[in-house]
Amino acid sequence: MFKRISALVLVGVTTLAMAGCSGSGGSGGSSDGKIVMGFAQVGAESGWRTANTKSVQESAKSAGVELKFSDAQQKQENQIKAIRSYIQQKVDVIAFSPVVESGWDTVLNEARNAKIPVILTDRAVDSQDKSLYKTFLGSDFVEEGKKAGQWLVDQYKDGTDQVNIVQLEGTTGSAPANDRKEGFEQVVSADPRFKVIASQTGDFTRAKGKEVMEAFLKANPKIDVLYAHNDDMALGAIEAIEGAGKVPGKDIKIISVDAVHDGMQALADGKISFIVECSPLLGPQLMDLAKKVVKGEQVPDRVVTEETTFTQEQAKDALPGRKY
Ligand code: GZL
Repeated sequence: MFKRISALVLVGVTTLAMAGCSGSGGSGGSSDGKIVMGFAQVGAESGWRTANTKSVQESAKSAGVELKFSDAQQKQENQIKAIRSYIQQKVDVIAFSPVVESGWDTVLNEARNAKIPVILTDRAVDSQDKSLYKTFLGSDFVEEGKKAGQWLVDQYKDGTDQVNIVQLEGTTGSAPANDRKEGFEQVVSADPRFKVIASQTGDFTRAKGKEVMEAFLKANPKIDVLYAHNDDMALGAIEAIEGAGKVPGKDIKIISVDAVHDGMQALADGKISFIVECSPLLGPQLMDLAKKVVKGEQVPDRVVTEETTFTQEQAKDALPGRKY
């Protein structure tokens, strides 16, 4: 009798455990019924990325999602390897921030064939086949570029002279670099006074931003404005500008994107002139979407994160309460 009861209990427990990880394809869910997410992160190139990683990891913990996490060191081949490893491990859902827009169809097809749903977070891919992923959660980078351009146009609305702009672009081929450039140039090109006299990637890092800005300063005697696709490159550029004996925020106006702590501090100090926010706090929404996707529930094709902009005064007010 005892043996029969204990066998029934064992079956019951096993069934319950399996129920929690009934992802549409991943049968490799954790033994305690948690959803298992494979997350392939870009790298650790900026303050934004660090805050994004923290948000994903903390949200997974509080959502009861078992997180497998990889850092691709900004290399696409490492992200593809990580995604293939998650497919092998039969996770319930895969999420990643594509370091560049192109070159994902093959591995995303492999995930679909393995019946493992994919969520894009932060950055987009240029795949024509939208069925390769369930949803894209992240900012509208074209809009961010437009906000940056509009602030500049407003600053010079009464001016008449030519305005020489240099641009520090993000990682070549990445959605934020492509779209922030597109949005900004769409706005400023409407006024012939605005000239982008130099534009080059600083790969979203402080070191590269400084190096490229040093080259810009050597080659261009008159620079009025720097448009940096993220705060880390802007902060590197500030070092270069000061090294050249100029005053950042005064001799050269600086527009940046992200609004991470160090960027906001430089804005409050007047070294940066304007920042367009790009929120890295995508973790909670990502976990909600993952749970729905694993259950086979409908989710929106696109979830755009809410964000704002900051002037110097607004940065001073916002700094004490910032989460990153
Ligand atoms: C934008 C994100 C960008 C940030 C950079 O969503 O992909 O990558 O703007 C980060 O700081 O490196």
